[in-house]
Amino acid sequence: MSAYRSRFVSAPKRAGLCVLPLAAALALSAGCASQPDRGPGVPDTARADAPLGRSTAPSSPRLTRGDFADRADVEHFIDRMQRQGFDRAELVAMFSQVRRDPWILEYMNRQWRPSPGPNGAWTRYRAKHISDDMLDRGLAFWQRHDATLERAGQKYGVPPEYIVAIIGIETKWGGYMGQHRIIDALSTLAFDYPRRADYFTDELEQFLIMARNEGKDPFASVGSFAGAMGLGQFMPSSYHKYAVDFDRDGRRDLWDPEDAIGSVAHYFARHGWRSGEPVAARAAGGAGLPQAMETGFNSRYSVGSLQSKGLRPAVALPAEQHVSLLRLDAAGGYEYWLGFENFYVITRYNHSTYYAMSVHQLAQALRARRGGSVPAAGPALRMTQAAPRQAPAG
Ligand SMILES: [Ca+2]
Repeated sequence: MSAYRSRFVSAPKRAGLCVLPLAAALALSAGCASQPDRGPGVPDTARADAPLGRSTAPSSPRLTRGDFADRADVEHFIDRMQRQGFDRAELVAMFSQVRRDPWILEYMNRQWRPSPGPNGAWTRYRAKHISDDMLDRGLAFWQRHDATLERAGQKYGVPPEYIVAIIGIETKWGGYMGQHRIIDALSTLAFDYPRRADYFTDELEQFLIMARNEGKDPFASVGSFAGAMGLGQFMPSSYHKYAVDFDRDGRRDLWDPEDAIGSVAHYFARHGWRSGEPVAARAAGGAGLPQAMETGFNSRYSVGSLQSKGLRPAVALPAEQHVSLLRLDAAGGYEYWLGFENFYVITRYNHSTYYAMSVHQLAQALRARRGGSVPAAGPALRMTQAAPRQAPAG
């Protein structure tokens, strides 16, 4: 949930509002193109008894009971779902039981104010995510799912420690996956949170399609206040695009560790993870940079231009290499880092510099404690120059 919080307070410029992972003023992640191993057109057999079946019922009855009764926007949404093949009477019956959650709206409407800084915000953020307890739990998860993580790493080219770190920061490896009924959360945000109504309406649509295709009771799914589900906190649109059936039991189950591991790795691969390349490197000399310089995962500079301003990367890099300039508000003073393409890929999961850096550092700490070597971001690594970034659509 904490991850979601940051998701909502970061302000990416490039990010299309996404759609996920979780990505903008409200930053939810985004779904870009790409087909999941098993797409939305999943087999629909034996679905006659599903909670929401297909039908071509006429545009009645209307919703007259419940928290969302007698609202034109909700009726329009029901019309829209009817065009998706849902039965209107079933939708009306369902929405009569959906609850509006005022807590979610209160939370979302709380104005986020950027920290005036410097006040050590990064140090506090980091301490929440990288601790002895987190390392112990993360290593236990890694041990328990070692074979699956290895398989995902090989198939998708994403190191196991980054998959473990994402799942740890999102849900403490399944220890906290949210307590809101997804149908209530998404309906509340779709119909009563105008600022992101389009986004959440799309997610609500995707959620209902998911419930139908998976033969699930839409009231049974529980997750974050923003509608994110399972160990990796996928939004419904990300489920459709990136979830994979990694244990091959015929279902894509975000609550199953094996499917979650494969799905997170697939998500990273689809967003351009570069196998074998580094994520970030520390740099000295940042105190001399002009305060007005843009920083963060969306910034883009050549190494040479930063060096000409006095920045000294901890590793040798080609002057023409393009990087993001990251400035972390640490307790002892600003820390400066260079973010490589894989750092940007992590922000596709959550559009936040602090989020991505905590994933990176947790991953590195897990790898180190497990006894593996932690490669430095050195010149021997293949780096790509100045390729235009492809922001996920959505
Ligand atoms: Ca499965």
